[in-house]
Amino acid sequence: MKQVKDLREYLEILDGLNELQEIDLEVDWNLEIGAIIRRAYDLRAPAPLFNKIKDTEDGFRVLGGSAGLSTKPEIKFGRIAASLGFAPSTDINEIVVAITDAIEKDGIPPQVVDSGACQENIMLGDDVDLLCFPTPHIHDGDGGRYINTWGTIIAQTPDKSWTNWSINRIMLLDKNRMTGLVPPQQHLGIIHQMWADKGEPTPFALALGAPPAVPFFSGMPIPEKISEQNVYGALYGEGIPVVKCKTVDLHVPADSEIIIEGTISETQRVSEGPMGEFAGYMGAHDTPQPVYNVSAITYRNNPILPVVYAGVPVEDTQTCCGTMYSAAILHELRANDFPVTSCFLLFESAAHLLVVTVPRPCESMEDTHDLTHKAKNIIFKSKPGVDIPKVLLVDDDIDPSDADQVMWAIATRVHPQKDAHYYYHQKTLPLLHYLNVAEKKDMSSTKLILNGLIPGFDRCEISGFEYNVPEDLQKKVLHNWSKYGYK
Ligand SMILES: Cc1cc2nc3c(=O)[nH]c(=O)nc-3n(C[C@H](O)[C@H](O)[C@H](O)COP(=O)(O)O)c2cc1C
Ligand SMILES: [Mn+2]
Repeated sequence: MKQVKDLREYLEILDGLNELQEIDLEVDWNLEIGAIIRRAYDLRAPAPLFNKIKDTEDGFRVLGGSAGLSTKPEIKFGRIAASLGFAPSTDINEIVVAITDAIEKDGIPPQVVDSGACQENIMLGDDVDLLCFPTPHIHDGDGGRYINTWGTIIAQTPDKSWTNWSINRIMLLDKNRMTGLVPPQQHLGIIHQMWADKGEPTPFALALGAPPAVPFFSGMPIPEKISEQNVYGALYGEGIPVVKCKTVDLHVPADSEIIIEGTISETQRVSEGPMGEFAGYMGAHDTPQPVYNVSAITYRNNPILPVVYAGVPVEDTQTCCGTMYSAAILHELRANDFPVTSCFLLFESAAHLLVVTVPRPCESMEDTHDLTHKAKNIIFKSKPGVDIPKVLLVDDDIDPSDADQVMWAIATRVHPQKDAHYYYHQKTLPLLHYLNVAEKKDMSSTKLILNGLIPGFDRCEISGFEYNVPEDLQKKVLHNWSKYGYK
């Protein structure tokens, strides 16, 4: 596997897989772009690239569905694989393991280069104009036009020891101001607080249309003080090329499409949201959030703005977080000597159900309950685990990324009383739809682990083609499949 140089190389890969749909008909940034992106997810149709957008300079473009699923079974997860530099048909569980291995290696920092395509055009001071980009109004009901749905916010601690990459949504206010979620429990919020404690705003850079793996690493919940950019380097065995910003002391991926630089105010707050969210619902209301004041914008010729339409599964938030949270949790489980084959935050669950597969078989029912308790202590206390409300433990004959198999396992391996374990007063993400007002405010709720592990002596053989059709006959049937008349 090898890092994909930039978004344009990624578009060529998608085109080669027939997973890119260029749209030359003029489209409206107001709801129409969002509607097409959403419909493309629902049909698992190719990623739309909008070449002509109302009220926008010719050449400025929008890309949707960067990490969407495909209708073609052999490359169902092909956009995720290709974004991360793997062959498009790579098994998604293999990708999760490779990323986990990278978390566990020594980090490789970025390589600083003198110039980058992201600075082909430069707007400074009064010339800064955020309104020149085709920023979409995505969902009917959003609080504004969202310029950041798939870009990386780069921020650094005042002592420069930790550079964080993260995706948090950002909405336009006017030509040089934006606002967005700066959640106090997320690393952006933690770094923002460090600057605020010094009485200073937080310098930031927003990289839109960076190399396609960058958004994935920006949705990865690794521990505090570890820089995502160094884990990125560890995966590829070489650091990402970065250039110095024009107005803040930060570095950004050199081959990004658009860079927005400035500071996040420690004093000014305005109304942000609501917006359609990854759980599959429209956010209930707006909240006060910090103002991003923009000091410079730089961009490539004919820049491409990537856009995500968050909502019901399966969309890019779920595929990105699903993949990267899985790797972060697999790391936590391994680091705590938990017997684990693989784990996967199921896309179809809107990234709410984590499936952990355990090497078979456990000796006894007591062993399976011990593992359940151990899993609770490791998972729910970790940074990624805070955001995960439900876990299934299951033997590793189940593919944790396959929603059909997981549904079958829950239905047939979990005793409704003995295997449902409730853990009270656990720290939680407040964006979950079913939480009540008090739970959201306290960020605390009940979490569930379903124990689907079956001790060896209790297990029945599976009834299925690979299991109890004799091997010779399996071969014969596969060989003759088209002769039977099947296409
Ligand atoms: C497309 C997309 C949008 C996201 N939007 C937000 C958001 O608005 N707020 C948030 O707290 N997390 C959001 N996330 C999840 C965070 O990026 C994720 O929790 C990440 O680990 C945060 O970085 P950090 O661990 O460095 O804090 C989003 C993820 C993706 C993929
Ligand atoms: Mn982080």
